[in-house]
Amino acid sequence: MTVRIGIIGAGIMGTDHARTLQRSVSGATVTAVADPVQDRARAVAVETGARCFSSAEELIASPFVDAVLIASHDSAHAEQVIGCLEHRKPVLCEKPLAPTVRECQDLVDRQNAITGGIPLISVGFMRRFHPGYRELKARLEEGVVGQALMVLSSHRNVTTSPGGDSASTITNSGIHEIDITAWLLNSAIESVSWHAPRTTALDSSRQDPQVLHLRTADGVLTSVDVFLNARYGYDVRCEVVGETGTVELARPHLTTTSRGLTESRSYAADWRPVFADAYRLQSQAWIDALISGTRPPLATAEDALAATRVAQALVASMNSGGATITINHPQPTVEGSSAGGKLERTPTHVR
Ligand code: ISE
Repeated sequence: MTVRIGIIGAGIMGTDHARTLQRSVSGATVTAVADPVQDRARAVAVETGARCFSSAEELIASPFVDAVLIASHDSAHAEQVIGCLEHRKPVLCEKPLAPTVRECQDLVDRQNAITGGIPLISVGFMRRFHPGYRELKARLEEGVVGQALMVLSSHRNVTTSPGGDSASTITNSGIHEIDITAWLLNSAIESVSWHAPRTTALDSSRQDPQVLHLRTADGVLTSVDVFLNARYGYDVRCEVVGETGTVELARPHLTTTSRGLTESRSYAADWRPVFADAYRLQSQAWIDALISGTRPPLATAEDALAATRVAQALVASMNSGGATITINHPQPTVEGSSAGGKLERTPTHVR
């Protein structure tokens, strides 16, 4: 059985997903690509042997597409996910599901109304599939450092791409930290505050770096610096400090060189090499679930709604000089919703 995938968005991530699905994921084939920039779509279509579509709507409706992967601009996600729901097609949407709580809530409600609770929407919080984060979570659950007390994390990029601002640092980048913190600690984030040191002179589009404080329901305090113009390399750190020790994610170095009485390490320029395994494992898990008709073990629309609620609270804190904001999660959303289990029906059109 092969799942025919249509990719919306042929930028950095759409191209990366298309290559991974075509070359490294069994049971998947890329049959369609759409992007408003036709040359980009054509390049990915030629590389993967897919058809090129001029619009996302046409791609979603195509009889050659069983399931859709959305890697377009964050602001286009909601409308495209709605198209997938209307055609009853499973969709893996890159994070954030949508930048606002209103849009995420609307998608959750529509999914419930259209499918009666069968999840068609999965969300690309790929860190949940990163072997390092998975091992870190397993160590915590084994209790090797006792109860977690605090988490110290960093999210550093080399440079920003044009078009963002201080809020999108949170809704596009910081949102990974929000999702992974709640997932690691298995506890919803209940209150947040936003802090800013002196800003770098190298980017006038936003406050950079930003320091986010996240307090989970279990009382663990997480402090994460999100620094998108760190220049030195792509770097993600996470240390959980427990009662009897600490567990830390291995640092994302590509190589270590020893010469001239010195040891030096090289960094990746962006997240793709660091999280290549995570993207592949996430896509494989999605495809396996579509083929077997089981619930995809990826982040759900409800998980994404919870993350966007926290992101929006951080933006509110930013706009009010760093006030502590309490988040009201109407239902427990972490973990439970993405548990395994048989679906009542398999996705349509899967060959
Ligand atoms: C980007 O959109 C990602 O998803 C990367 O994982 C993240 O590190 C980066 O900061 C985001 O801009």
